Amino acid sequence: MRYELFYWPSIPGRGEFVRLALEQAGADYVDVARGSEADGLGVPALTRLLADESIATPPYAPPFLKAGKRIIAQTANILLYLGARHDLAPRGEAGRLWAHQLQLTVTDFLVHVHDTHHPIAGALYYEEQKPEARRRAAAFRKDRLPKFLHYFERVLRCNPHGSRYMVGNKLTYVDLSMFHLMAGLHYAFPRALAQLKPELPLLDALSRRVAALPRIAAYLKSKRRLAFNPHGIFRHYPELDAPAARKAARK
Ligand SMILES: N[C@@H](CCC(=O)N[C@@H](CS)C(=O)NCC(=O)O)C(=O)O
Repeated sequence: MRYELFYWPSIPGRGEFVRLALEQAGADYVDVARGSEADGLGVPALTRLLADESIATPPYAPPFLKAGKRIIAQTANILLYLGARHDLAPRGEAGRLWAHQLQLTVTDFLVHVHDTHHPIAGALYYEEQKPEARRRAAAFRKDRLPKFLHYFERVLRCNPHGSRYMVGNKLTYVDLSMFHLMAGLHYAFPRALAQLKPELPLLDALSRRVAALPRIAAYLKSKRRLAFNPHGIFRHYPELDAPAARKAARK
């Protein structure tokens, strides 16, 4: 079966969590909105489906995945589905719920990341909410960023099967998501992340291992991989990052 992934064409965004799972699974998929309108693809195909009132289970927002007749939305829900079908999640119920719980925590965290640059409204430009964004980003760097990352580090440290994976003793979609999360934070908040990194050795090692997986490494080099840019969830505005370390005062 050829999956159809629907996501905005110019940002990695939330679609990337799904793409990484599809890539690691070696699944056949088409990235619909990135295709050509002449072929019935492109953004119009995405908006058409969003507006289609004949769909009994309509998605609210991208990303969503068409798998045969099914249309599945919500990133964590899509991964729950793909994980079970492509051996990217534990088989047992307890393990599956644990992986889903962690992915839902990623979902929560992403809202905080997004709100650093859009604290007032997603529909306004960043330039229209800069002072609020500064305050929001400072609070994020002080509280939410370390709290979430220390939590994910602790999950690795306390995994009874060893600290190589987030869940159990095999790769799951949660590991792939950790890689994307760390890459996005590294792009958006390089200074804040550099300060925290010594406290996150296991997350750092996990990210490196995921990047080196043969299928992921090939994907990262391919044109299918979109670069982070100033339009997605992970945005780099130097003024929202931690202040640069002061140079030592000259005598
Ligand atoms: N909880 C959803 C959030 C989906 C979401 O916010 N999608 C964004 C793009 S990353 C969007 O297009 N939102 C349009 C809107 O909220 O109006 C998920 O995890 O998939």
